[in-house]
Amino acid sequence: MSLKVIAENVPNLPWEDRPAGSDAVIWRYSRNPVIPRNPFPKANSTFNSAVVPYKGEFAGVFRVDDNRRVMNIYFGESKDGLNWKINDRPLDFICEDPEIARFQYRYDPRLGWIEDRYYVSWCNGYHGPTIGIGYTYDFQKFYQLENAFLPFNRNGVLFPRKINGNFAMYSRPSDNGHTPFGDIYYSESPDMTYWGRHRYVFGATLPWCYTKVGAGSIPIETSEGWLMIYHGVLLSCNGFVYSMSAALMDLDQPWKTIARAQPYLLSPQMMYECVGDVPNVTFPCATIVDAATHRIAVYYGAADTCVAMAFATVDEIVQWVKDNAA
Ligand code: BMA
Repeated sequence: MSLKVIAENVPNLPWEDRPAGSDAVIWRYSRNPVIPRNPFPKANSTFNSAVVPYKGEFAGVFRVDDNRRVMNIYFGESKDGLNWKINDRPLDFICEDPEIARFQYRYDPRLGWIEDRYYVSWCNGYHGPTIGIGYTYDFQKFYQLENAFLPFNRNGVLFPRKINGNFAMYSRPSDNGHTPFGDIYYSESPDMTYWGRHRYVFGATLPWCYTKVGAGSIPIETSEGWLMIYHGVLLSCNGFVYSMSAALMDLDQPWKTIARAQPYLLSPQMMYECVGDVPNVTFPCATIVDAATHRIAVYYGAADTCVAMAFATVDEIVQWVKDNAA
């Protein structure tokens, strides 16, 4: 393996081999969906969710819309990354200032280890969607920081390490509704409170994502650049279609694109992706990568209803991005 992947060893990474006879660069778990819509009775749907390896097992922050259709984020744990136990009470954050705790809704979490703790970012309803940020050391106590931006913004995805001495994040400025536009931007912060040095990353310029794009999982660091898995939206005569694809971004200036694949990597094609509360959605929020094998397990929301998984290797996606770039 000539490509270097900066990640931890996850010997128990959930995995299933590529189906015999397939040459797909990414393949779905044969037992999808892994998390059903209602892991507890008051859940309406469980989807766009984030997981990490934790103490030899796995931990996650899950988007659950309850049966009042209140959107919130919940802690969950798993021994194998496949069978999850999700708390039926939303995450309760400790906040220094009571104003930080005010929110109308929370959804689409991302989760990752940076330096000395796990950070959670999510779409936080504070008079409109913005990026909420919190952290935990142990998944017992969660602390909430300032919202990163003014409304309206979604899909805030932190980098797993500082860049040029600053924390770094992709995000997607938006509107208050089901935004009919959206490009990805990059921002830096010295302290996780004040965000600036905003840079344009790329836009909704390809046919499969002609309406909007948004960062997906925490970028994966490789010797060839950051591997970014993102979602993109096409507006069809029947509504939005959410697919995912990948791009390779500059390591020191992650707003600069080295290569961006022209096709989608995975689009809604299975019944559980095409039928649900919001049809035709595949929405990646997390990947777990094993440094030893370069295997990736992708967790994605399907049809705003359940969580599904797909598998790939870092090397093959990087090669596919390079082979399929413009
Ligand atoms: C976006 C967000 C996502 C959702 C998607 C498709 O605006 O709400 O959580 O998956 O729409 O409904």
